[in-house]
Amino acid sequence: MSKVYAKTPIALVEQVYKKLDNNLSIIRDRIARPLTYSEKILYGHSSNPTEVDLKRGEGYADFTPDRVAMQDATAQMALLQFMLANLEQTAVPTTVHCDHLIEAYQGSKFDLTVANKDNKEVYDFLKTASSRYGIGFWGPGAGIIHQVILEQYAFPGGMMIGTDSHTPNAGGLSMIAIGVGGADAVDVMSGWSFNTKIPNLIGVNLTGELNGWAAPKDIILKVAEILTVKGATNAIVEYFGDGAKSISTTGKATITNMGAEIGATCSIFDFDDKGIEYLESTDRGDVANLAKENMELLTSDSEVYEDPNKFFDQLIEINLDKLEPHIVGPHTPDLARPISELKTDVQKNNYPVEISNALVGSCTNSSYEDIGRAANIARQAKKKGLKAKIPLMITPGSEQVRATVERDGLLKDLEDIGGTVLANACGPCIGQWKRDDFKKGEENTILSSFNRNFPARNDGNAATLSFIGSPESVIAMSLSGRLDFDFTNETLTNSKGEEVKLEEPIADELPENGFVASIEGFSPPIGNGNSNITISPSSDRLQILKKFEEWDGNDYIELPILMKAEGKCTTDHISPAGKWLKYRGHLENISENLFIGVNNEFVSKTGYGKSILNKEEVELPKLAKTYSQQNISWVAIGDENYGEGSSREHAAMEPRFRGCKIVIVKSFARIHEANLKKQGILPLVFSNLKDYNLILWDDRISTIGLDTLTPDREVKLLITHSDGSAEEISTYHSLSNEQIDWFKSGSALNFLSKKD
Ligand code: MIC
Ligand code: SF4
Repeated sequence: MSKVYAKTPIALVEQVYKKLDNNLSIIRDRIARPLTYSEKILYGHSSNPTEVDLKRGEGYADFTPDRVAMQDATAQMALLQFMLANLEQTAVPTTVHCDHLIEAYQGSKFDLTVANKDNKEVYDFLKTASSRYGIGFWGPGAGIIHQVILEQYAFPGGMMIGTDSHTPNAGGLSMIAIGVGGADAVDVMSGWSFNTKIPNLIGVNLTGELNGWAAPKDIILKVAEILTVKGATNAIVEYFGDGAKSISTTGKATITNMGAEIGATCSIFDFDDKGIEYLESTDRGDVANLAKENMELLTSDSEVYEDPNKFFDQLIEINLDKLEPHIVGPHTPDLARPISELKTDVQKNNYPVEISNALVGSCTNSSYEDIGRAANIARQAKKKGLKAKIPLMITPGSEQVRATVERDGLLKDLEDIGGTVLANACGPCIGQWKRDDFKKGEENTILSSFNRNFPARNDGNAATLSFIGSPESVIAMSLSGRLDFDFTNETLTNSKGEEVKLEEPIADELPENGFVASIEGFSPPIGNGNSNITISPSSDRLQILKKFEEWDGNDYIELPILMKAEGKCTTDHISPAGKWLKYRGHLENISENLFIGVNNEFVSKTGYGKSILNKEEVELPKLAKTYSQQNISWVAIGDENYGEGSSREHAAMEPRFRGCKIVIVKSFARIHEANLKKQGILPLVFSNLKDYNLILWDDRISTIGLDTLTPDREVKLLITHSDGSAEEISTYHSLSNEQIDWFKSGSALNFLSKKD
């Protein structure tokens, strides 16, 4: 791969359609029934169509994605691992996007200057490594990874992986796009296959048409309410129906993006006229034409639409005619209610009713249409004599979107009611928010159009209650500053004391005068293998990785328990972002945040554990460090959906680095379980969920017969209590034969580099 362009070349798309055709002729013979759209694209990318295990929800299979994308916070660790593979170039087109490390404070210009200065070492590393290995590099300010991918690289029928859980955003343009940990990306960049579980299929049949205040965001918030945060684990969510045809491509992307919040492997829409319009408007008419010629590949077989019940493991129907705007939160994205019920809910739960800040943007809602609908409300507000009552921040998704909304006067509409435009980056969505107005521990309500709202995520303050809605809902509510304002029905008092009511938002899906085409910030790779990557040994931001040690072949004997997570334990609890993003390229330094957000059942203080050495209560990262310095290996215990949220492999690498051997939980989130396997930690699930309750702080855990570890076999554990009593419990794992080899070798990377 010698060159990565700022667009996917048409030749690559042609090749993919040929591959789909060939693979599907084999798959159709084997499967002997009509195929859904996602099956076509998934199996069409199978590395071995004659043998791929087609049992949904069971087997693991190898796939050959067409692209890899990485964002700056995860790319550092991925590239550090890729360097261990000693290759000249990446095997598939790959891009790096600098979006996570920019802190929001004063507005775009100021914040970018600060970021460029503060992160110089990391940006230089990413740029040099990109150039060295033939990777396309999008610098700070160019945009949020998923928006840039949608505008430049996504194409219908393609398959990509990305080191970010919201990679499925590209499913809006009919791509199988899967969020993975860095180690998975390294496999594909090294020319190996992407190995994952064959997902189940959840169908969502959208009938009716979005109207009034309801937005694509409200569809996914409704789906999240129905399926909950773990309801789509190891499943592809496939959307179709007449309702789907009425949603713009960027609106579809909002929906597929937030599939991450329900645990989905990915979400996808089949291809339609909206996709053609979007490709044309983003200067990819050639891809649109080719796609039109291949419509058969890019939609489900007609039988699927006629009787969807037969083809999906679960089918959901949503009538868009009746959909109301929804607001979800606090603390979890599946706690939903329609706007008409919000007032009662606020009162019942005593949520702080004054909103402190309103935020529009993030990778899920920062398109031209999103900003257009938000600006439409702002324009109405100005005319009616209203202003935002609270600070209002707006992040465009890419420089292309920003330049276009500026040209079309939409940014001005938002600024006129008090909005501040932030850099085209993640910003407050990932805790990159320098907040001066509230101190840690002070309760306050914020409302955003983002996708995640876990405690402490946006501002590092676990007492902040974060709610989520569509961009237009956020703007409308910012005008009253109150969470109990039903903008669809109620009036507001303007500066003249008159009662005024907002109209339903109307905006263009795509710019009438086209996008202001921009690839500002893009550096094509030189790709000659010549640039030198230097990492200073004294750097506190970057650290060369050392390989993890191999398993010695013996059972683990009497390992202590570092912590037992009670309730929600997301990757933001395990390895928070915000100020810690700084250390994403330095395993030792970032390990100082290990488990600091965890509610450990054994102690009352969040992020603390009880030492087996002296019974003292200490911060979990310190305790883990002490154990590792004393060569004490340990176990971590988790609750349901452990590791929900981000793809950050740091949440698996840090425990591994500090001596964790086993993680035992009630259930895992997909990407985190895969990351643990990759890094050589044994991920086990209680066969009997009640056994979770057995585990006490000073118990010891031993494995029984680990040398006979084979797929689908239980792993027996012996729990020894401090009074000398012991009990045997059963756990199970989902390791395939190859994944068992990863474990034995100490990590997937150790195994694969030996294999070569
Ligand atoms: C997130 O939204 O949590 C992130 C930050 O984008 C992560 C990736 C990361 O932790 O770097 C994700 O979603 O995978
Ligand atoms: Fe960035 Fe937020 Fe999207 Fe993650 S969810 S990629 S932090 S904008």
